[in-house]
Amino acid sequence: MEQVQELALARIAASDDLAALEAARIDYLGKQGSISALLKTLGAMTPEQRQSEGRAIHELREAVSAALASRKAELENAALDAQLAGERLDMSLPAPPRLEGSIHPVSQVMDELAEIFADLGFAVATGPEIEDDWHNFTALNIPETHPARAMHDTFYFDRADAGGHKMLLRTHTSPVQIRTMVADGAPVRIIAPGRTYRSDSDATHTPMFHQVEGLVIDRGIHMGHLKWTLETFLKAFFETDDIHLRLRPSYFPFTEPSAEVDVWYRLEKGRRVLGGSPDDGKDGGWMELLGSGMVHPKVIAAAGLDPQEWQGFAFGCGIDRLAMLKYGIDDLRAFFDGDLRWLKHYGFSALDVPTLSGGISA
Ligand code: 2U9
Repeated sequence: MEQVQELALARIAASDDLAALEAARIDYLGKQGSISALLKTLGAMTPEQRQSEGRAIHELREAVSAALASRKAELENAALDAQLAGERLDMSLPAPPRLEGSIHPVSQVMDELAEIFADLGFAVATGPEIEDDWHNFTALNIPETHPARAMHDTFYFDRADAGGHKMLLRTHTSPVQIRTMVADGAPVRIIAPGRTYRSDSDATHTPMFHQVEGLVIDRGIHMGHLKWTLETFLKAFFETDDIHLRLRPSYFPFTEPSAEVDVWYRLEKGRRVLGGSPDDGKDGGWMELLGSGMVHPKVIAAAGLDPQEWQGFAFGCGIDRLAMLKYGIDDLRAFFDGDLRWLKHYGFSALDVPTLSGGISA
């Protein structure tokens, strides 16, 4: 019995999980267990044997039971300690980092434009920034000899493409509209936002800048459609109905007639703020914001459509300028410096997606 007890206690002490301990319990105290078998021998003993042996067997059972219970408590405590250590939360740790990075004002405004014009039935079209002179100029009624070619301060590449076309960095996004008309025909309702390039650099011009142009081609389109569309767009973009427009006659090779679109601003603490009207008696003035016009019949024909059947309007506008006006940013060049402090200040959260229902600006 001493041997049995020694073996049992050693096995219990060596059980290092609850399953091993339970197996040991079954081997000793289970129905077929060895100590249970010893207990069964009590019945066949004489009263004297039972006095001495019986007590020893009971003491053995008690000792093994107690060892099982204490080892079980030890193992359960260790399991709980391990779980608590794993689930511990150190309240003295620094807070987790917040969302890093931000949306550049130009990207934000592009998203706002897409949202506003989508609501008016316009799709967003894009195209290559490296263009040939036919898509960038000739198709837009700007032939080789046209003074507008010189006015665009074009960046040309040294070599022509395989078809002998001069290659250049697009000076406006208009070639995108030409490509869309050629590829898809009419009707057309698109905006074309994107990067454009002109060899021009001063306080208000950067060699790369962003434009958005719009194009509508359909039957029976007239300048009333143009004016309503621009007015609706500007009211949605600047989030006010207090917008007064003036269409002023102008000239572009690709539109006829052409009009520049001015908006009235009032002066608030020396700053120009869109709103008010010329006859409200307050300090203000007209600010040029967009160029526009009815698409020139030659441009419609160049894109492969019959100008007798299809008419349209188009407009163009600088996105960088829209962003500066809307968000009160006064230095254009800082837009493209990649200065993280500037981006932190003027950038938008990636979670502030502009929607018409949730608000166009963040
Ligand atoms: C096609 C037909 C017509 C797009 C137009 C303007 C007027 C315009 C300037 C505004 C400021 C460029 O960023 S800016 O310097 N743009 O004034 N753009 S109409 O007319 C088109 C385009 C494509 C097929």
